[in-house]
Amino acid sequence: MKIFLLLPLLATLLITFSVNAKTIEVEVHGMTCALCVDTLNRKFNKMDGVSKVDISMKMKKVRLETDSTVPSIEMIKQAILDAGFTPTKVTVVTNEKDKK
Ligand SMILES: [Cu+2]
Repeated sequence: MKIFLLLPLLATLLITFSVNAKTIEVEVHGMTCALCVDTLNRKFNKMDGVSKVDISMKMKKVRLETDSTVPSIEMIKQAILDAGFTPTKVTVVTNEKDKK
């Protein structure tokens, strides 16, 4: 019986989550070794609203999954600058769940 009450609630939560979820890709200049990747990884893992951090040294790209409108593109750029790197191009990838 309880499961019938929980399902609509879960569905509502999922919809809310997917509407706000965003994937942001940033091309970063200056990443040359595993330590650079580690520095950025730690920085973004600490950031509010970031649910997943994926950094490719080979592609020179930082891929972030965010739960909400926070952090803003400006905040992400600033964090990269603070870590000593240069953000070159920011792409907001629309979440797959939004395309319906
Ligand atoms: Cu390095």
